[in-house]
Amino acid sequence: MGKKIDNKGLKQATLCFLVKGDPVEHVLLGMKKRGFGSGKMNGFGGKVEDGESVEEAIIRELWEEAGLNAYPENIEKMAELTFIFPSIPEDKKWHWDQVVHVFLVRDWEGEPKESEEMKPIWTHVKKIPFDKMWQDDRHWLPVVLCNKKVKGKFVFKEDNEGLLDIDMEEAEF
Ligand code: 6U4
Repeated sequence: MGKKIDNKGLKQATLCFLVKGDPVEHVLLGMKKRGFGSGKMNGFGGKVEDGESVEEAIIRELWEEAGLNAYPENIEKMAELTFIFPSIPEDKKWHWDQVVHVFLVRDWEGEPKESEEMKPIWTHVKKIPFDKMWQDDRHWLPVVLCNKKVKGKFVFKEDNEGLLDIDMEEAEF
């Protein structure tokens, strides 16, 4: 705990969870149909493009992946997570190693639609299918859904699935 987390030079990506209820009762997950992490359940998101802020990126991804309009005042950054895959060859690391900016979205326009990338599923917070998600999610998602902000670093094992090292601390953004 408490080690300095160095994010320099890594790919920046976004991830968001639409939530209903206060405290949160339901969260929108999706089955990722293609791209990085395909076959896993996750929130919505993707790479931050050149010239875009992370907030602009998540709003764009929500539109592209779920057909929803969200506005800056309804999204809140809750986590900044660094994922490191030491066993991935150097020339592919740019795709795997990344910093993911995680948001909760409390209000939006439209109904989530299935896209080529994601099949949306409203899920009760007590029934989140962590066995079908990235293995880091069980460590930080319950914390974020309880409205706590975190910074974390997760280092993956040789199989690129299990976790070798976890470092998480409370954060303010
Ligand atoms: P786009 O940008 O949507 O065309 P795609 O291949 O879908 O590309 P990518 O690589 O841009 O995905 O973004 C990766 C997505 O996966 C982001 O939403 C962040 C998320 N992600 C990456 N590593 C993760 C991890 N360990 N745990 C997790 N989400 C992760 O919960």
